[in-house]
Amino acid sequence: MMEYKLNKKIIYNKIEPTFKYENLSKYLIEILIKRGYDTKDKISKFLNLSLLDLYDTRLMKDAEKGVDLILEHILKGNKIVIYGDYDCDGIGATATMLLALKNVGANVDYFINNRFEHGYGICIEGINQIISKNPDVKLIITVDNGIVGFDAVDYCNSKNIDIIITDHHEPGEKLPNAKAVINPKRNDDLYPFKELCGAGIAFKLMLLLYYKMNLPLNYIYNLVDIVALSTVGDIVPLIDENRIIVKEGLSLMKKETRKVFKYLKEITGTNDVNAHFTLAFLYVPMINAIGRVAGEVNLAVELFLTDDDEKIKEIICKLKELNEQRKKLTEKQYKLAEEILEKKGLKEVIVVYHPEFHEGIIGLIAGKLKEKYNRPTFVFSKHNDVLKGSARSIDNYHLKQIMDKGKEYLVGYGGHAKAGGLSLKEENLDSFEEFLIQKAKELLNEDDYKQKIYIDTVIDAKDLDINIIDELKILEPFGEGFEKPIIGLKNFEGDGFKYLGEEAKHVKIYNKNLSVIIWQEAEKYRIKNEPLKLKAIGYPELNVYNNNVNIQFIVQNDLFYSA
Ligand SMILES: [Mn+2]
Repeated sequence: MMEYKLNKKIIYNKIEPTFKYENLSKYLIEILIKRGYDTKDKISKFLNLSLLDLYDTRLMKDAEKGVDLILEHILKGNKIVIYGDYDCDGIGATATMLLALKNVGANVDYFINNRFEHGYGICIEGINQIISKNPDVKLIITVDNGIVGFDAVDYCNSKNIDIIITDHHEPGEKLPNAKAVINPKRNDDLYPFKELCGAGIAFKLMLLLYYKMNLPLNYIYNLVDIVALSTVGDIVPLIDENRIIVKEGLSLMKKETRKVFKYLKEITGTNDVNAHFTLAFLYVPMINAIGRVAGEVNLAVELFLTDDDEKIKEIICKLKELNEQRKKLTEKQYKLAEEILEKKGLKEVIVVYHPEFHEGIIGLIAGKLKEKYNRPTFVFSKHNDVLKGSARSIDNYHLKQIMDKGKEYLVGYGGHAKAGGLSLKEENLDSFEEFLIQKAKELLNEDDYKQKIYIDTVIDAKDLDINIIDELKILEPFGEGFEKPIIGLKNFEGDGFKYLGEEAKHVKIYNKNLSVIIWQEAEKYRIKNEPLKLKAIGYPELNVYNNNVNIQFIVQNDLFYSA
């Protein structure tokens, strides 16, 4: 394997707060200011967000029109089919809308593409499958997809089936000719928050439907645990309404009102339920695995529909097993990608292709390579006679804009600044790679290839107490757009140190108030002559052991320095 040392740049812009807020420490206020909550008012709002702060759904273009049409079909007893997507967001969006509609007695079914059969997004083949199963279908509602499903929408129109699009993906220049097109990213949409995921939009629409039906909104509010899982799953920023959804969703999950979350916790053997680890790294990958590996995802939707304990446990175990398969495959193919890269050498942009790459995991491989090498990364698999690619990028290399410029090489593409998908003919791969490298030379400088670590605040070791750890907890949930803070520790002086683990790979430097823990990198501590006076970068946590509570500062990678 290629030995590669990623250049890191550590950046700390200290801010001294000029105001106090209740009894929060200056460290917490510094973190909040850096994240845009720079007045008492904003901090107060941020800390007290609740479901009552959600915006009026009617501000979303076409929302009222769409909901009125749904209501009309419900009242006529017409057959309604929800057309979802196969990832965690699409599955959660489907379940949310399905539960909400079933609860009011609607005659409703759902359909989700098989990634390998249909690809992404509503298609004529999918509509035909819906019609053959439900010949009486009168209304189709998409969730988490459909904004560019022109042909399928026209096809529904020709069959006299009403269709409503609800989506959060970037619209093209034209909108499909549906009865309502609900997407806050529409040019003419005035909704104040643009970053809801597919399930978030479904949730907001169902709130409006219940409001219009004069029903208590509690039934919908209680679906927020499913919506929270989708929100974390789709990696949308955890600010504004998404933050409310995830915060409320987590607290509902902890109450285990829905059995799925009780058994997910039990079967994954987790203690805490948080967004940045439990949801992002345990639950979401299990739900995503079924679409990536099996293709057919109905089992995952059933998970949220059934109340049968045995069935829920059985499905979770199945998802867990699929996820294990997915992990093994990812590991194997990631190694293959590294081998290809080693032969090619590291250039400004990483482009790897292998016909054996699995279409369901190229996005994961691209993500891992980008993390390791911190440069724009494109990974391609073979799909019939075209190559299908998944891309991840860094700052200052806007994928969507670059693909716009290079569309002559491409069959199709879509995406955002940091992530995208594309397809091209194999004979164009080399020239497309040259184009990408040329663009990188134009747009990126040496600094862009360094991984930047932005320190949120630097805490003096003497101030690091349980209060600060509690304070940091009120900043949760952490995730995309609101990351777990990166904390500096200064003026630490240990009384002693101790190597840990079988091969003494870890080391703990301690005094009576605080321990600094360095995982895996004990060798580097040895090389630095085992200093007791330290500065470090990482995160503090409480360690409870044999009824003893003590504070540990967990060092991030090898970011410690003798002071
Ligand atoms: Mn989505």
